[in-house]
Amino acid sequence: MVLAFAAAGVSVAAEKKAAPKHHAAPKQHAISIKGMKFVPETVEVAVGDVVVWTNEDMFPHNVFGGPLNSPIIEPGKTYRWTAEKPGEIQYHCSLHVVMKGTIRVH
Ligand SMILES: [Cu+2]
Repeated sequence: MVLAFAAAGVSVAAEKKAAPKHHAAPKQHAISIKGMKFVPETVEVAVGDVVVWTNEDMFPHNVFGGPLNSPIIEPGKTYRWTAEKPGEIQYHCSLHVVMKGTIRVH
């Protein structure tokens, strides 16, 4: 009985130790789309963080790849996306395939 309680205590402690990483307040990361580029090209985020792309060019773009599938982002408009699981996402603009970006979700 005592042993079982001790084991449960250890398990709770382990969960608490890992918790701060996942329960940190979500951050917002801004990516500018300008000059046919995603700036910055690579962004590191945590699960739960929000990424906001703003199209600063005079023509439309989008954000496409993996879980990213934005509508056309008109000049001056934004697209918001929330990171849901860890992994590396390679994305591009499907209108201009030379435009590439990476999001690393931790
Ligand atoms: Cu584009």
